[in-house]
Amino acid sequence: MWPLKKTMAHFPKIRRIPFEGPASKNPLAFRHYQPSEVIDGRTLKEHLRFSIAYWHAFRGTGGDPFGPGTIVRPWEKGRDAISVAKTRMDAAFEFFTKIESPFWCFHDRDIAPEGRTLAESNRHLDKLVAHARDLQKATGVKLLWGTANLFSNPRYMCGAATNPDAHVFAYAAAQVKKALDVTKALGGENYVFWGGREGYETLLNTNLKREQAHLATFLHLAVEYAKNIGFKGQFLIEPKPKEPTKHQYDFDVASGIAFLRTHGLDKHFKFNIETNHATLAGHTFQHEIEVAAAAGMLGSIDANTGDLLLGWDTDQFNTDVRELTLAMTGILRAGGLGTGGFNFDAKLRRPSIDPEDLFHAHIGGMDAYALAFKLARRILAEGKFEQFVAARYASFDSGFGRDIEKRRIGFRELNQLVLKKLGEPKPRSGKQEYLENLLASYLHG
Ligand code: XUL
Ligand code: CO
Repeated sequence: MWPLKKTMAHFPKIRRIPFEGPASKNPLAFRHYQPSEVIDGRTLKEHLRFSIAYWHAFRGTGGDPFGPGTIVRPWEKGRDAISVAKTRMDAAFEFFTKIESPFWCFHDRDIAPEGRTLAESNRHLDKLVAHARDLQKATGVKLLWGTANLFSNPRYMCGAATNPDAHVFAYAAAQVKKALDVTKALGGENYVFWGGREGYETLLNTNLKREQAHLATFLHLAVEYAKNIGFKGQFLIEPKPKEPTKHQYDFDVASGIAFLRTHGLDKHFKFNIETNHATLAGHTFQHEIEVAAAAGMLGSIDANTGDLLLGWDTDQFNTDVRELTLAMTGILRAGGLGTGGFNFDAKLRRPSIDPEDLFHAHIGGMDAYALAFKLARRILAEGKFEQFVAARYASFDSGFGRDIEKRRIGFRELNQLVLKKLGEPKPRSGKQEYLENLLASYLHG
């Protein structure tokens, strides 16, 4: 187990977060997330598969487009960049343990500094991967997914897989090859592609068809390489419509499905759905979940939210139990996330500079998801919405409705049916307000 001395090293004032129940007034306790609670033979920790996003929790400094970072961590010091990176990782695993997160996620460049050459970057990465392997072993924390940062370095300013320069495509391929090796070495259960620069700033300089074909080729090469090395993790696409690029090809789940099917990739990929990306695309979180679930491609969740009054990806912690209950109901109805989980791709606000704020942020997010999970289970067990929806479509269960679904009937027959027998349909209420009140009765007791 994690040595006590190290546990106290970086967050000395904070102990492992206890569960104290809904009546607790302790801000450093869980009120709904009881990791050891057994539900249907599995602990809540196993059901929820929470994950901490390294890039926000341990590389985020609070910087925004209008000013530099504000968050200065005491552990950000050491002899050289590699030893700082190791100490930072110690602090991270202490945090994962104290917050009871079974998983973490990272980009290659989050955990190790980029070198002057790819070979040097890979050497740096190897050192930190060895350290991560020791920490994973000592704490039992596992890797939910790995990914490569194909968006920060200026070489990727015009895209990685969709760059007009084949040299950049090759460099990105080499980087992803290494990221796959590393994800496999750490037992990663998934591998994510988020294409922040895979898109265009202007169509005046862009061959859209060719870029999309290159992106498909890149993903095929990744699938082939994973097969070669025996990486069994699930590949995930994380859609986002824009930001940083004006238009991104993985716009939303629906366009992602179309892209994957067009290029024969749909068997190999599922979706990592991020709440704030859904809203940037003009959808709800629930919508994206339902679209992925309907295609059998629901993979994992990047848990966060935006701000109604801000137009960019603010990556905030989500405490909106209503929104999360709707999402969770869709996820559970679809049979859960499989190898996926709930990764807190969320960051502290710029003035939230205390290490303790990291705990408050994740406690709020975890509690909201745990409560939503319990409410969604109750909603599904009682089946009132299911029954209502089933009844609403009952006319397709038999007779000519069933013939329509089975494609056994055509326009001619339907025309005859309406003219000779059915006449005018009788309008029926959609009962939205009744259903919203029903939802509220679960949320408010
Ligand atoms: C950016 C975003 C990324 C991905 C991983 O909006 O969500 O952090 O989750 O590259
Ligand atoms: Co994300």
